[in-house]
Amino acid sequence: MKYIDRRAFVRAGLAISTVGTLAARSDTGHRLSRAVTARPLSSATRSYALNAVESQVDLGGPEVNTWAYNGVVPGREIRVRKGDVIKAKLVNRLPTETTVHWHGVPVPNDMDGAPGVTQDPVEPGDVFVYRFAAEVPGTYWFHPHVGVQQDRGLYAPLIIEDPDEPAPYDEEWVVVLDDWIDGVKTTPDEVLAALRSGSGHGAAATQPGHDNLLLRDAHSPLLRGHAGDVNYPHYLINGRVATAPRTFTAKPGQRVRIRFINAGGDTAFRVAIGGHRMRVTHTDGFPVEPVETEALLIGMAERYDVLVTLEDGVFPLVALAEGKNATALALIRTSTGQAPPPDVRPKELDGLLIGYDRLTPTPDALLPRKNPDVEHHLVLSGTMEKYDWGINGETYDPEQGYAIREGQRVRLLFTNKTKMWHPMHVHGHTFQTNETGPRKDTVNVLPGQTVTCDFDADNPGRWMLHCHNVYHSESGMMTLLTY
Ligand SMILES: [Cu+2]
Repeated sequence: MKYIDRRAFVRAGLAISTVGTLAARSDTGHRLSRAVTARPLSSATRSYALNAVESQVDLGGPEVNTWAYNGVVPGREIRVRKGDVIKAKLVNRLPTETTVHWHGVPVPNDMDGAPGVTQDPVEPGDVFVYRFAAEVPGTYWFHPHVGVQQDRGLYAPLIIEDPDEPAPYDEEWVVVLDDWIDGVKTTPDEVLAALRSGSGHGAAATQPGHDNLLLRDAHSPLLRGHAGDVNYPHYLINGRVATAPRTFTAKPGQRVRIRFINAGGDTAFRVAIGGHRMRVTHTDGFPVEPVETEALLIGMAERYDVLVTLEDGVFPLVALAEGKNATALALIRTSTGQAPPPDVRPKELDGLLIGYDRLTPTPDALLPRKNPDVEHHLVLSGTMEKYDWGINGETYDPEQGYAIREGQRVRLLFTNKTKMWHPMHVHGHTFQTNETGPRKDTVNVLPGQTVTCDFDADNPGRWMLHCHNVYHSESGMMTLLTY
């Protein structure tokens, strides 16, 4: 079933000389909260400049030195219409190599941003132009695929609007969740070193100031075990700590579409809005039959879209770091009134929580019924103590992977034999979960569970398949699908 792939790395063909004169425009700018506006119907090439830079960022009190796109956290949203071509010029001003991965978007293989697999990493001072058509509407995001860089400030939303989709809402807000440690006396690279050196008992973890990096007792019944490894000092919504929250404003009675994105490195967030229910409409960009919930559990890299009809007042939008006893906060204000305290925990967090088993894809999000042509069993393996996360007992080797062929219906069976949950992500494709469950690109596999992911091999190349806990993937829970 496994094969050895000794092909040379694909060399992405875009030379610096082809960059030409790119306008450094972004059609949404800094604002993540925006009203829905009509645009001309013609498709277009939309150009963006992504300058990956070292910068000092204000998280709403805490000032941190970090790496970010154009110096802001989250990075500026990219928002296009279905059919538009995205042209994004990455300029690497970091002290080390980097790439951009367009999470969930079925881009051509050489645009996927997997270093050493789909492209050479972009060296400091170098430029790489990503160019691809935005074919599938939805809520996406982008981040580097080098080391644990995603756990710095290098992430931003990517929204592909569907002009044909009904828009039964007045406002639209993008809510990006994150766990933050970079620049708070440490870096994600040091956290990874501490994890690898024996769950915090090794040299890196016992350096001065590093004694509190790791968690050993982050338990969550919802995640059926250990919730996370990293003891983050801050949890953020749209780049702000709870004591200085972003405020979304609207009028009572208005309907809002909220697009949640979990950009965290090692944290599932349980989200809820005080005094409100949410109507779930999409996950990972794909529509589901609308269903009401009070809370949602969002694993790393997952996205959910919801509709909310707003009450009159000031309301907390809270993201509980699941199993970690800490929260991130934003405020929703539809009238005057006193804001709730930063540590508010609305009762809806412990209310009705819709999981995958209650989500039904709409007919257009359902793959045609077909028996799989090939099945791969992927047993998630490893322990916290050894930090030897892997797949079928093996850690990542770019020359190994799982063979499939173009045109096949592929079934992946993820079985989690570890004591921790893993959000599993496949590049370049989207899959139907558990045959008739929601269509997704990232699926949480809890301890003891088996989840099936079916997809059509319709986008040839070498594709990463990995856990989206950035510390798990970087320590080995990652492999390749090649055809
Ligand atoms: Cu994992």
